Amino acid sequence: AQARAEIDVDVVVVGAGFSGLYLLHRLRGQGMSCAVFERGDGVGGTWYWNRYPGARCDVESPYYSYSFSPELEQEWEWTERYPAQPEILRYLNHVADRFDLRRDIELDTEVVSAAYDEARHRWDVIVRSTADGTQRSVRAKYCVMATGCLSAGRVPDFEGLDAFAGEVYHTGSWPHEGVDFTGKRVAVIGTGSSGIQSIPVIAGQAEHLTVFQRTPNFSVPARNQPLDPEEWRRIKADYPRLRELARRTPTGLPFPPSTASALETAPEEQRQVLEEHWTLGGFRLGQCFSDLAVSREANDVVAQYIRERIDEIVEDPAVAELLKPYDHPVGTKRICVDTDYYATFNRDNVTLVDVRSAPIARLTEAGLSTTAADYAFDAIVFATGFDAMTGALLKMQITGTGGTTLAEKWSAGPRTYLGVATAGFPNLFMVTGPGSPSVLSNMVTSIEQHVDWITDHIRYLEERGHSCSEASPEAEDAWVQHVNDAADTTLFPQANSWYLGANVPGKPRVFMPYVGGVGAYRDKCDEVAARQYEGFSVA
Ligand code: NA7
Repeated sequence: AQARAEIDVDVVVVGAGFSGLYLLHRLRGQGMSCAVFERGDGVGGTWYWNRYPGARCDVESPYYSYSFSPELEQEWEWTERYPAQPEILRYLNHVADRFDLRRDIELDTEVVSAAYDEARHRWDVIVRSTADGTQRSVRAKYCVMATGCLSAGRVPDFEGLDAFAGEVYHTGSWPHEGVDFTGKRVAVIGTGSSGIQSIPVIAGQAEHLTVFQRTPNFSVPARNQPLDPEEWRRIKADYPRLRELARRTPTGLPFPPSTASALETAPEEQRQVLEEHWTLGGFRLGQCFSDLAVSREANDVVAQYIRERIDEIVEDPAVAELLKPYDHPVGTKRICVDTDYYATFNRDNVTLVDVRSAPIARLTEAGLSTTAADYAFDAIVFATGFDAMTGALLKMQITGTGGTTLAEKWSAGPRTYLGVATAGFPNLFMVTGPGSPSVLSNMVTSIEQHVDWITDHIRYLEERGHSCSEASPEAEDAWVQHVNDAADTTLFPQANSWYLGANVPGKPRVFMPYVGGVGAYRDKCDEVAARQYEGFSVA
Protein backbone atom coordinates (compact mmCIF):
# COMPACT_ATOMS: atom_id res chain seq x y z
CA ALA A 1 0.00 0.00 0.00
CA GLN A 2 2.86 2.31 0.78
CA ALA A 3 4.44 1.69 -2.60
CA ARG A 4 1.07 2.26 -4.25
CA ALA A 5 0.75 5.71 -2.76
CA GLU A 6 4.01 6.67 -4.43
CA ILE A 7 3.06 5.72 -7.94
CA ASP A 8 0.89 7.53 -10.44
CA VAL A 9 -0.15 4.42 -12.34
CA ASP A 10 0.50 0.72 -11.97
CA VAL A 11 1.90 0.35 -15.46
CA VAL A 12 3.48 2.64 -18.01
CA VAL A 13 3.17 1.22 -21.53
CA VAL A 14 5.34 2.71 -24.25
CA GLY A 15 3.69 2.61 -27.68
CA ALA A 16 0.11 2.30 -28.94
CA GLY A 17 0.46 -0.14 -31.82
CA PHE A 18 -0.78 -3.73 -31.90
CA SER A 19 1.16 -4.48 -28.68
CA GLY A 20 0.34 -1.40 -26.65
CA LEU A 21 -3.39 -1.50 -27.40
CA TYR A 22 -3.74 -5.12 -26.35
CA LEU A 23 -1.58 -4.57 -23.26
CA LEU A 24 -3.85 -1.78 -22.14
CA HIS A 25 -6.93 -3.91 -22.66
CA ARG A 26 -5.48 -6.85 -20.71
CA LEU A 27 -4.04 -4.81 -17.85
CA ARG A 28 -7.27 -2.94 -17.37
CA GLY A 29 -9.06 -6.27 -17.25
CA GLN A 30 -6.81 -7.12 -14.31
CA GLY A 31 -7.89 -3.96 -12.54
CA MET A 32 -4.62 -2.14 -13.10
CA SER A 33 -4.21 1.51 -13.92
CA CYS A 34 -2.18 2.28 -17.05
CA ALA A 35 -0.75 5.18 -18.93
CA VAL A 36 0.13 4.51 -22.56
CA PHE A 37 2.48 6.97 -24.25
CA GLU A 38 2.59 7.20 -28.01
CA ARG A 39 4.79 9.54 -30.05
CA GLY A 40 2.42 9.57 -33.04
CA ASP A 41 -0.69 11.69 -33.09
CA GLY A 42 -2.78 8.58 -33.62
CA VAL A 43 -2.73 4.95 -32.56
CA GLY A 44 -1.39 2.22 -34.83
CA GLY A 45 2.39 2.19 -34.41
CA THR A 46 4.01 0.63 -37.47
CA TRP A 47 0.77 1.08 -39.40
CA TYR A 48 0.51 4.70 -38.40
CA TRP A 49 3.97 5.58 -39.75
CA ASN A 50 4.45 3.32 -42.76
CA ARG A 51 2.09 5.01 -45.21
CA TYR A 52 4.30 4.78 -48.28
CA PRO A 53 2.66 4.00 -51.62
CA GLY A 54 1.83 0.29 -51.80
CA ALA A 55 2.28 -0.31 -48.05
CA ARG A 56 0.60 -3.59 -47.29
CA CYS A 57 1.03 -6.40 -44.82
CA ASP A 58 2.71 -9.55 -46.12
CA VAL A 59 0.58 -11.73 -43.82
CA GLU A 60 -2.94 -12.52 -45.02
CA SER A 61 -5.74 -10.41 -43.57
CA PRO A 62 -7.73 -13.06 -41.67
CA TYR A 63 -4.64 -14.03 -39.68
CA TYR A 64 -3.14 -10.58 -39.18
CA SER A 65 -5.65 -9.67 -36.52
CA TYR A 66 -6.29 -10.12 -32.82
CA SER A 67 -7.79 -13.38 -31.63
CA PHE A 68 -8.60 -12.31 -28.07
CA SER A 69 -12.15 -11.24 -28.84
CA PRO A 70 -14.43 -13.58 -30.80
CA GLU A 71 -16.88 -10.68 -31.21
CA LEU A 72 -14.20 -8.52 -32.80
CA GLU A 73 -13.22 -11.40 -35.06
CA GLN A 74 -16.78 -11.77 -36.27
CA GLU A 75 -17.71 -8.13 -36.71
CA TRP A 76 -14.63 -6.88 -38.57
CA GLU A 77 -14.66 -7.23 -42.36
CA TRP A 78 -11.38 -7.48 -44.25
CA THR A 79 -11.69 -6.66 -47.92
CA GLU A 80 -8.55 -8.07 -49.52
CA ARG A 81 -6.38 -11.15 -49.20
CA TYR A 82 -3.58 -8.97 -47.79
CA PRO A 83 -4.53 -5.86 -45.84
CA ALA A 84 -3.36 -2.50 -47.15
CA GLN A 85 -1.96 -0.06 -44.60
CA PRO A 86 -5.08 2.16 -44.43
CA GLU A 87 -7.26 -0.85 -43.68
CA ILE A 88 -5.01 -2.06 -40.84
CA LEU A 89 -4.93 1.44 -39.42
CA ARG A 90 -8.74 1.57 -39.56
CA TYR A 91 -8.86 -1.78 -37.77
CA LEU A 92 -6.59 -0.58 -34.97
CA ASN A 93 -8.62 2.60 -34.58
CA HIS A 94 -11.74 0.48 -34.41
CA VAL A 95 -10.12 -1.62 -31.67
CA ALA A 96 -9.15 1.52 -29.74
CA ASP A 97 -12.76 2.73 -29.87
CA ARG A 98 -14.47 -0.60 -29.35
CA PHE A 99 -12.53 -1.36 -26.18
CA ASP A 100 -12.62 2.25 -25.01
CA LEU A 101 -8.82 2.44 -24.96
CA ARG A 102 -8.24 6.06 -25.90
CA ARG A 103 -8.82 7.56 -22.48
CA ASP A 104 -5.57 6.04 -21.20
CA ILE A 105 -3.46 6.83 -24.25
CA GLU A 106 -1.50 10.05 -24.49
CA LEU A 107 -0.66 10.81 -28.09
CA ASP A 108 2.12 13.11 -29.30
CA THR A 109 4.10 12.05 -26.27
CA GLU A 110 7.44 10.29 -26.37
CA VAL A 111 9.26 8.58 -23.56
CA VAL A 112 12.65 10.16 -23.02
CA SER A 113 13.92 8.08 -20.15
CA ALA A 114 12.97 5.52 -17.56
CA ALA A 115 14.99 4.95 -14.39
CA TYR A 116 14.42 2.27 -11.80
CA ASP A 117 14.24 3.45 -8.21
CA GLU A 118 15.53 0.41 -6.32
CA ALA A 119 14.51 1.64 -2.88
CA ARG A 120 10.91 2.28 -3.88
CA HIS A 121 10.56 -0.39 -6.55
CA ARG A 122 9.18 1.95 -9.13
CA TRP A 123 10.01 3.31 -12.54
CA ASP A 124 10.51 7.04 -12.89
CA VAL A 125 9.59 7.80 -16.46
CA ILE A 126 10.18 11.13 -18.18
CA VAL A 127 7.86 11.89 -21.07
CA ARG A 128 8.02 14.76 -23.53
CA SER A 129 5.31 16.35 -25.62
CA THR A 130 6.27 16.20 -29.29
CA ALA A 131 4.17 19.32 -29.83
CA ASP A 132 5.86 21.75 -27.45
CA GLY A 133 8.75 19.83 -25.91
CA THR A 134 7.48 20.11 -22.35
CA GLN A 135 8.50 17.28 -20.08
CA ARG A 136 6.99 15.70 -17.03
CA SER A 137 7.61 12.63 -14.94
CA VAL A 138 5.34 9.67 -14.34
CA ARG A 139 5.91 7.01 -11.71
CA ALA A 140 4.83 3.41 -12.18
CA LYS A 141 5.46 0.04 -10.64
CA TYR A 142 5.93 -1.65 -14.01
CA CYS A 143 7.11 -0.45 -17.37
CA VAL A 144 6.27 -2.37 -20.54
CA MET A 145 7.98 -1.55 -23.80
CA ALA A 146 5.60 -1.99 -26.73
CA THR A 147 7.90 -0.05 -29.01
CA GLY A 148 7.94 -2.35 -32.03
CA CYS A 149 10.79 -4.04 -33.85
CA LEU A 150 10.90 -1.88 -36.96
CA SER A 151 10.09 1.55 -35.61
CA ALA A 152 13.41 3.39 -35.56
CA GLY A 153 13.89 4.37 -39.20
CA ARG A 154 17.39 4.54 -40.63
CA VAL A 155 18.86 6.76 -43.29
CA PRO A 156 22.42 5.78 -44.24
CA ASP A 157 25.06 8.18 -43.20
CA PHE A 158 25.68 9.53 -46.71
CA GLU A 159 27.88 12.55 -47.16
CA GLY A 160 25.89 15.69 -47.96
CA LEU A 161 22.57 14.44 -46.60
CA ASP A 162 21.35 18.01 -46.31
CA ALA A 163 22.67 19.10 -49.67
CA PHE A 164 19.80 17.81 -51.80
CA ALA A 165 17.38 20.59 -52.76
CA GLY A 166 14.43 18.35 -53.66
CA GLU A 167 11.95 16.37 -51.57
CA VAL A 168 13.24 13.64 -49.24
CA TYR A 169 11.18 10.83 -47.75
CA HIS A 170 11.71 7.71 -45.65
CA THR A 171 9.18 4.91 -46.15
CA GLY A 172 8.88 4.48 -42.38
CA SER A 173 7.76 8.05 -41.68
CA TRP A 174 5.69 8.95 -44.70
CA PRO A 175 3.78 12.26 -44.78
CA HIS A 176 0.16 11.77 -43.81
CA GLU A 177 -1.15 14.04 -46.46
CA GLY A 178 0.36 11.74 -49.10
CA VAL A 179 2.81 12.55 -51.84
CA ASP A 180 2.15 13.03 -55.54
CA PHE A 181 5.05 12.01 -57.77
CA THR A 182 3.28 12.87 -61.02
CA GLY A 183 5.70 14.36 -63.53
CA LYS A 184 8.67 13.95 -61.18
CA ARG A 185 12.04 12.27 -61.42
CA VAL A 186 12.18 10.01 -58.39
CA ALA A 187 14.89 7.88 -56.78
CA VAL A 188 14.17 4.93 -54.52
CA ILE A 189 17.14 3.73 -52.49
CA GLY A 190 16.73 0.22 -51.10
CA THR A 191 15.07 -2.97 -52.28
CA GLY A 192 13.78 -4.57 -49.07
CA SER A 193 10.07 -5.15 -48.49
CA SER A 194 9.31 -1.41 -48.36
CA GLY A 195 11.19 -0.67 -51.59
CA ILE A 196 9.71 -3.67 -53.37
CA GLN A 197 6.16 -2.67 -52.41
CA SER A 198 6.52 0.99 -53.25
CA ILE A 199 8.57 0.76 -56.47
CA PRO A 200 5.72 -0.50 -58.72
CA VAL A 201 3.32 2.14 -57.39
CA ILE A 202 5.80 5.01 -57.65
CA ALA A 203 6.76 3.85 -61.15
CA GLY A 204 3.11 4.21 -62.14
CA GLN A 205 3.11 7.85 -61.06
CA ALA A 206 6.54 9.27 -61.66
CA GLU A 207 7.88 10.59 -64.89
CA HIS A 208 10.98 8.55 -64.26
CA LEU A 209 11.99 6.23 -61.43
CA THR A 210 15.57 5.21 -60.69
CA VAL A 211 15.98 2.30 -58.29
CA PHE A 212 19.25 2.03 -56.41
CA GLN A 213 19.82 -1.57 -55.45
CA ARG A 214 22.65 -2.80 -53.26
CA THR A 215 21.45 -6.35 -52.57
CA PRO A 216 18.80 -8.10 -54.66
CA ASN A 217 16.10 -9.79 -52.61
CA PHE A 218 13.95 -12.82 -53.21
CA SER A 219 10.42 -11.66 -53.93
CA VAL A 220 7.33 -13.74 -54.48
CA PRO A 221 4.08 -12.52 -56.06
CA ALA A 222 1.46 -11.75 -53.42
CA ARG A 223 -1.44 -12.59 -55.71
CA ASN A 224 -3.50 -10.11 -53.81
CA GLN A 225 -7.19 -10.04 -54.64
CA PRO A 226 -10.49 -9.19 -53.02
CA LEU A 227 -11.19 -11.61 -50.19
CA ASP A 228 -13.55 -14.24 -51.51
CA PRO A 229 -16.78 -13.84 -49.44
CA GLU A 230 -17.30 -17.60 -49.31
CA GLU A 231 -13.78 -18.27 -48.07
CA TRP A 232 -14.01 -15.42 -45.56
CA ARG A 233 -17.23 -16.91 -44.19
CA ARG A 234 -15.53 -20.28 -43.89
CA ILE A 235 -12.57 -18.79 -42.04
CA LYS A 236 -14.83 -16.88 -39.65
CA ALA A 237 -16.74 -20.01 -38.81
CA ASP A 238 -13.50 -21.89 -38.27
CA TYR A 239 -11.61 -19.16 -36.35
CA PRO A 240 -11.27 -21.02 -33.03
CA ARG A 241 -9.51 -23.96 -34.69
CA LEU A 242 -7.40 -21.80 -37.02
CA ARG A 243 -6.21 -19.57 -34.18
CA GLU A 244 -5.30 -22.52 -32.02
CA LEU A 245 -3.36 -24.02 -34.91
CA ALA A 246 -1.57 -20.70 -35.54
CA ARG A 247 -0.46 -20.57 -31.90
CA ARG A 248 1.33 -23.91 -32.33
CA THR A 249 3.05 -23.67 -35.73
CA PRO A 250 6.57 -22.24 -36.10
CA THR A 251 5.30 -19.24 -38.08
CA GLY A 252 2.22 -18.25 -36.11
CA LEU A 253 0.17 -18.90 -39.25
CA PRO A 254 -2.42 -21.66 -39.37
CA PHE A 255 -0.52 -23.58 -42.02
CA PRO A 256 1.44 -26.55 -40.72
CA PRO A 257 5.00 -26.61 -42.09
CA SER A 258 5.76 -28.99 -44.93
CA THR A 259 7.18 -32.33 -43.94
CA ALA A 260 8.66 -32.99 -47.39
CA SER A 261 12.39 -32.57 -47.75
CA ALA A 262 13.48 -30.97 -51.02
CA LEU A 263 16.48 -33.24 -51.13
CA GLU A 264 14.34 -36.33 -50.90
CA THR A 265 11.94 -35.11 -53.57
CA ALA A 266 12.56 -36.02 -57.22
CA PRO A 267 13.33 -33.03 -59.48
CA GLU A 268 10.04 -33.21 -61.45
CA GLU A 269 8.07 -33.32 -58.23
CA GLN A 270 10.15 -30.50 -56.70
CA ARG A 271 9.19 -28.43 -59.69
CA GLN A 272 5.52 -29.21 -59.25
CA VAL A 273 5.60 -28.29 -55.55
CA LEU A 274 7.33 -25.01 -56.37
CA GLU A 275 4.87 -24.18 -59.15
CA GLU A 276 1.97 -24.77 -56.76
CA HIS A 277 3.47 -22.54 -54.08
CA TRP A 278 4.46 -19.82 -56.55
CA THR A 279 0.87 -19.83 -57.79
CA LEU A 280 -0.52 -19.70 -54.24
CA GLY A 281 1.59 -16.60 -53.67
CA GLY A 282 3.33 -14.94 -50.75
CA PHE A 283 4.97 -16.65 -47.81
CA ARG A 284 3.55 -20.02 -48.77
CA LEU A 285 6.67 -20.43 -50.91
CA GLY A 286 8.84 -20.24 -47.82
CA GLN A 287 6.97 -23.24 -46.46
CA CYS A 288 7.27 -25.51 -49.48
CA PHE A 289 9.99 -27.80 -48.12
CA SER A 290 10.98 -28.82 -44.62
CA ASP A 291 14.73 -28.34 -45.16
CA LEU A 292 14.67 -24.87 -46.74
CA ALA A 293 16.07 -23.15 -43.65
CA VAL A 294 18.67 -25.75 -42.76
CA SER A 295 20.15 -27.17 -45.96
CA ARG A 296 21.92 -24.97 -48.47
CA GLU A 297 21.43 -27.60 -51.13
CA ALA A 298 17.68 -27.68 -50.53
CA ASN A 299 17.60 -23.90 -50.36
CA ASP A 300 19.41 -23.64 -53.70
CA VAL A 301 16.59 -25.55 -55.37
CA VAL A 302 14.12 -22.84 -54.32
CA ALA A 303 16.57 -20.01 -55.00
CA GLN A 304 17.20 -21.28 -58.50
CA TYR A 305 13.46 -21.57 -59.13
CA ILE A 306 12.92 -17.91 -58.17
CA ARG A 307 15.86 -16.78 -60.30
CA GLU A 308 14.30 -18.57 -63.27
CA ARG A 309 11.02 -16.73 -62.67
CA ILE A 310 12.95 -13.43 -62.70
CA ASP A 311 14.43 -14.40 -66.07
CA GLU A 312 10.95 -15.15 -67.36
CA ILE A 313 9.45 -11.86 -66.21
CA VAL A 314 12.22 -9.36 -66.88
CA GLU A 315 12.77 -8.68 -70.56
CA ASP A 316 16.28 -7.23 -70.50
CA PRO A 317 18.65 -10.11 -69.59
CA ALA A 318 21.20 -7.74 -68.05
CA VAL A 319 18.54 -6.21 -65.76
CA ALA A 320 17.22 -9.67 -64.90
CA GLU A 321 20.71 -10.77 -63.92
CA LEU A 322 21.13 -7.74 -61.65
CA LEU A 323 17.83 -8.52 -59.92
CA LYS A 324 18.77 -12.10 -59.09
CA PRO A 325 19.91 -12.75 -55.54
CA TYR A 326 22.95 -14.97 -55.16
CA ASP A 327 24.48 -13.74 -51.92
CA HIS A 328 22.04 -15.15 -49.36
CA PRO A 329 19.82 -18.23 -49.04
CA VAL A 330 16.05 -17.79 -49.58
CA GLY A 331 14.29 -16.81 -46.37
CA THR A 332 17.39 -15.73 -44.45
CA LYS A 333 16.20 -12.21 -45.15
CA ARG A 334 12.44 -11.89 -44.92
CA ILE A 335 11.02 -12.99 -48.28
CA CYS A 336 9.44 -10.00 -49.97
CA VAL A 337 5.85 -10.29 -51.14
CA ASP A 338 5.13 -8.09 -54.14
CA THR A 339 2.66 -6.99 -56.73
CA ASP A 340 4.34 -6.59 -60.14
CA TYR A 341 7.79 -5.86 -58.71
CA TYR A 342 9.96 -7.59 -61.30
CA ALA A 343 7.68 -6.58 -64.19
CA THR A 344 8.13 -2.93 -63.19
CA PHE A 345 11.65 -3.11 -64.61
CA ASN A 346 10.16 -3.66 -68.08
CA ARG A 347 8.73 -0.14 -68.01
CA ASP A 348 10.40 2.55 -70.12
CA ASN A 349 10.37 4.99 -67.20
CA VAL A 350 12.25 2.74 -64.76
CA THR A 351 16.02 2.30 -64.45
CA LEU A 352 17.85 -0.08 -62.14
CA VAL A 353 21.22 1.05 -60.80
CA ASP A 354 23.53 -1.38 -59.05
CA VAL A 355 25.14 0.32 -56.08
CA ARG A 356 27.01 -2.79 -55.03
CA SER A 357 29.59 -2.25 -57.78
CA ALA A 358 29.48 1.56 -57.55
CA PRO A 359 28.16 2.68 -54.13
CA ILE A 360 26.34 5.93 -53.45
CA ALA A 361 29.09 8.39 -52.58
CA ARG A 362 27.06 11.46 -51.59
CA LEU A 363 23.87 13.42 -51.98
CA THR A 364 24.20 16.53 -54.08
CA GLU A 365 22.05 19.61 -54.60
CA ALA A 366 20.66 18.08 -57.80
CA GLY A 367 20.38 14.49 -56.64
CA LEU A 368 23.08 12.01 -55.80
CA SER A 369 26.40 10.70 -57.02
CA THR A 370 27.59 7.15 -57.02
CA THR A 371 31.26 6.42 -57.47
CA ALA A 372 30.42 5.94 -61.17
CA ALA A 373 27.88 8.64 -62.15
CA ASP A 374 25.83 11.69 -61.14
CA TYR A 375 22.02 11.69 -61.07
CA ALA A 376 19.41 14.45 -60.87
CA PHE A 377 16.03 14.02 -59.11
CA ASP A 378 13.02 15.92 -57.86
CA ALA A 379 12.52 13.50 -54.99
CA ILE A 380 14.53 10.85 -53.15
CA VAL A 381 12.83 8.04 -51.25
CA PHE A 382 14.85 6.22 -48.64
CA ALA A 383 13.55 2.66 -48.37
CA THR A 384 16.61 1.91 -46.28
CA GLY A 385 15.01 0.15 -43.35
CA PHE A 386 15.32 0.35 -39.61
CA ASP A 387 17.60 0.00 -36.65
CA ALA A 388 15.69 -3.18 -35.97
CA MET A 389 14.67 -4.72 -32.66
CA THR A 390 16.92 -2.64 -30.42
CA GLY A 391 16.76 0.81 -32.06
CA ALA A 392 13.56 2.06 -30.45
CA LEU A 393 14.53 0.69 -27.01
CA LEU A 394 17.99 2.22 -27.02
CA LYS A 395 16.72 5.61 -28.18
CA MET A 396 15.31 5.97 -24.68
CA GLN A 397 17.66 6.30 -21.75
CA ILE A 398 16.69 3.26 -19.68
CA THR A 399 18.54 2.92 -16.38
CA GLY A 400 18.31 -0.21 -14.27
CA THR A 401 19.84 -1.27 -10.97
CA GLY A 402 23.25 0.08 -10.02
CA GLY A 403 22.85 2.95 -12.48
CA THR A 404 23.57 0.75 -15.49
CA THR A 405 21.86 1.81 -18.69
CA LEU A 406 20.37 -0.61 -21.18
CA ALA A 407 22.75 0.76 -23.83
CA GLU A 408 25.70 -0.12 -21.59
CA LYS A 409 24.34 -3.53 -20.80
CA TRP A 410 23.69 -4.28 -24.47
CA SER A 411 26.89 -2.72 -25.81
CA ALA A 412 27.99 -6.09 -27.21
CA GLY A 413 24.48 -6.95 -28.38
CA PRO A 414 21.07 -7.42 -26.77
CA ARG A 415 20.72 -9.97 -23.98
CA THR A 416 17.32 -11.04 -22.70
CA TYR A 417 15.55 -13.84 -20.93
CA LEU A 418 12.84 -15.16 -23.28
CA GLY A 419 12.93 -11.87 -25.15
CA VAL A 420 10.64 -10.35 -22.51
CA ALA A 421 12.97 -9.25 -19.71
CA THR A 422 16.61 -8.42 -19.11
CA ALA A 423 18.66 -8.89 -15.94
CA GLY A 424 19.29 -5.70 -14.00
CA PHE A 425 16.00 -4.12 -15.09
CA PRO A 426 13.33 -5.29 -12.61
CA ASN A 427 9.66 -4.90 -13.50
CA LEU A 428 10.58 -3.92 -17.05
CA PHE A 429 9.13 -6.06 -19.80
CA MET A 430 9.42 -6.01 -23.57
CA VAL A 431 6.93 -7.16 -26.16
CA THR A 432 8.61 -8.77 -29.20
CA GLY A 433 12.05 -8.10 -27.77
CA PRO A 434 15.32 -9.50 -29.10
CA GLY A 435 15.42 -13.20 -28.22
CA SER A 436 11.74 -13.69 -29.10
CA PRO A 437 10.53 -15.24 -32.36
CA SER A 438 8.41 -12.19 -33.20
CA VAL A 439 9.97 -10.87 -36.40
CA LEU A 440 10.24 -14.33 -37.90
CA SER A 441 6.55 -14.95 -37.37
CA ASN A 442 3.08 -13.60 -37.88
CA MET A 443 3.63 -10.61 -35.62
CA VAL A 444 0.10 -10.47 -34.21
CA THR A 445 0.18 -14.08 -33.02
CA SER A 446 3.50 -13.40 -31.29
CA ILE A 447 2.33 -10.12 -29.80
CA GLU A 448 -0.75 -11.70 -28.26
CA GLN A 449 1.36 -14.48 -26.75
CA HIS A 450 3.91 -12.03 -25.31
CA VAL A 451 1.23 -9.74 -23.91
CA ASP A 452 -0.70 -12.64 -22.37
CA TRP A 453 2.47 -13.97 -20.78
CA ILE A 454 3.66 -10.60 -19.45
CA THR A 455 0.27 -9.67 -18.05
CA ASP A 456 -0.13 -13.13 -16.46
CA HIS A 457 3.25 -12.63 -14.83
CA ILE A 458 2.23 -9.23 -13.51
CA ARG A 459 -0.99 -10.69 -12.15
CA TYR A 460 1.02 -13.45 -10.43
CA LEU A 461 3.21 -10.83 -8.76
CA GLU A 462 0.27 -8.68 -7.72
CA GLU A 463 -1.76 -11.56 -6.32
CA ARG A 464 1.15 -12.55 -4.12
CA GLY A 465 1.98 -9.02 -3.05
CA HIS A 466 5.46 -9.01 -4.61
CA SER A 467 7.24 -5.77 -5.23
CA CYS A 468 9.53 -6.85 -8.05
CA SER A 469 10.56 -9.47 -10.54
CA GLU A 470 13.85 -9.57 -12.37
CA ALA A 471 15.37 -12.02 -14.84
CA SER A 472 18.34 -13.77 -13.27
CA PRO A 473 21.70 -13.43 -15.07
CA GLU A 474 22.01 -17.23 -15.24
CA ALA A 475 18.61 -17.69 -16.88
CA GLU A 476 19.46 -14.91 -19.30
CA ASP A 477 22.86 -16.42 -20.19
CA ALA A 478 21.23 -19.77 -20.85
CA TRP A 479 18.53 -18.19 -23.05
CA VAL A 480 21.03 -16.13 -25.04
CA GLN A 481 23.08 -19.29 -25.59
CA HIS A 482 19.98 -21.19 -26.69
CA VAL A 483 18.97 -18.42 -29.13
CA ASN A 484 22.47 -18.48 -30.63
CA ASP A 485 22.65 -22.26 -30.81
CA ALA A 486 19.25 -22.38 -32.47
CA ALA A 487 20.30 -19.81 -35.09
CA ASP A 488 23.50 -21.74 -35.76
CA THR A 489 21.57 -24.84 -36.77
CA THR A 490 20.04 -22.83 -39.63
CA LEU A 491 21.17 -20.87 -42.68
CA PHE A 492 20.04 -17.55 -41.14
CA PRO A 493 23.51 -16.39 -40.04
CA GLN A 494 24.64 -16.60 -43.69
CA ALA A 495 22.81 -13.40 -44.65
CA ASN A 496 23.86 -9.86 -43.84
CA SER A 497 20.40 -9.10 -42.56
CA TRP A 498 18.87 -6.75 -40.03
CA TYR A 499 18.21 -9.86 -37.94
CA LEU A 500 21.96 -9.70 -37.28
CA GLY A 501 22.17 -5.93 -37.07
CA ALA A 502 24.24 -6.10 -40.27
CA ASN A 503 22.40 -3.13 -41.84
CA VAL A 504 23.63 -0.65 -39.24
CA PRO A 505 27.36 0.09 -39.40
CA GLY A 506 28.96 -0.56 -36.01
CA LYS A 507 25.98 -2.46 -34.57
CA PRO A 508 27.13 -5.63 -32.75
CA ARG A 509 26.69 -8.66 -34.98
CA VAL A 510 24.36 -10.82 -32.91
CA PHE A 511 21.50 -12.89 -34.29
CA MET A 512 18.54 -11.31 -32.47
CA PRO A 513 15.35 -13.28 -33.18
CA TYR A 514 14.67 -16.75 -31.80
CA VAL A 515 14.42 -19.21 -34.69
CA GLY A 516 12.85 -22.00 -32.61
CA GLY A 517 9.38 -20.99 -33.79
CA VAL A 518 6.22 -19.65 -32.20
CA GLY A 519 4.89 -22.99 -30.92
CA ALA A 520 8.13 -24.14 -29.29
CA TYR A 521 8.67 -20.70 -27.78
CA ARG A 522 5.16 -20.69 -26.34
CA ASP A 523 5.80 -24.08 -24.75
CA LYS A 524 9.00 -22.79 -23.18
CA CYS A 525 7.25 -19.67 -21.81
CA ASP A 526 4.38 -21.76 -20.46
CA GLU A 527 6.84 -24.08 -18.76
CA VAL A 528 8.62 -21.15 -17.10
CA ALA A 529 5.27 -19.83 -15.82
CA ALA A 530 4.19 -23.26 -14.59
CA ARG A 531 7.41 -23.45 -12.58
CA GLN A 532 6.54 -20.30 -10.67
CA TYR A 533 8.40 -18.14 -13.17
CA GLU A 534 11.61 -20.08 -13.06
CA GLY A 535 14.60 -17.89 -13.93
CA PHE A 536 13.08 -14.76 -12.40
CA SER A 537 14.10 -13.50 -8.95
CA VAL A 538 10.91 -12.39 -7.32
CA ALA A 539 10.91 -10.33 -4.14
P1 NA7 B 1 15.10 -3.54 -45.16
O1 NA7 B 1 14.55 -4.89 -45.43
O2 NA7 B 1 16.14 -3.41 -44.11
O3 NA7 B 1 15.67 -2.99 -46.55
C1 NA7 B 1 16.50 -1.86 -46.61
C2 NA7 B 1 17.06 -1.74 -48.00
O4 NA7 B 1 17.87 -0.56 -48.06
C3 NA7 B 1 17.95 -2.91 -48.39
O5 NA7 B 1 17.75 -3.20 -49.74
C4 NA7 B 1 19.34 -2.34 -48.15
O6 NA7 B 1 20.35 -2.97 -48.89
C5 NA7 B 1 19.14 -0.91 -48.60
N1 NA7 B 1 20.19 -0.05 -48.09
C6 NA7 B 1 20.47 0.22 -46.79
N2 NA7 B 1 21.54 1.03 -46.70
C7 NA7 B 1 21.93 1.28 -47.98
C8 NA7 B 1 22.98 2.03 -48.55
N3 NA7 B 1 23.85 2.68 -47.78
N4 NA7 B 1 23.10 2.05 -49.89
C9 NA7 B 1 22.23 1.37 -50.65
N5 NA7 B 1 21.23 0.64 -50.18
C10 NA7 B 1 21.08 0.59 -48.85
O7 NA7 B 1 13.94 -2.52 -44.77
P2 NA7 B 1 12.44 -2.46 -45.30
O8 NA7 B 1 11.84 -1.24 -44.75
O9 NA7 B 1 12.35 -2.68 -46.74
O10 NA7 B 1 11.77 -3.72 -44.64
C11 NA7 B 1 11.86 -3.96 -43.24
C12 NA7 B 1 10.93 -5.04 -42.85
O11 NA7 B 1 9.58 -4.56 -42.89
C13 NA7 B 1 10.88 -6.25 -43.70
O12 NA7 B 1 11.88 -7.18 -43.45
C14 NA7 B 1 9.51 -6.82 -43.40
O13 NA7 B 1 9.56 -7.53 -42.18
C15 NA7 B 1 8.68 -5.61 -43.21
P3 NA7 B 1 21.22 -4.19 -48.24
O14 NA7 B 1 20.30 -5.38 -48.28
O15 NA7 B 1 21.53 -3.79 -46.81
O16 NA7 B 1 22.41 -4.30 -49.08
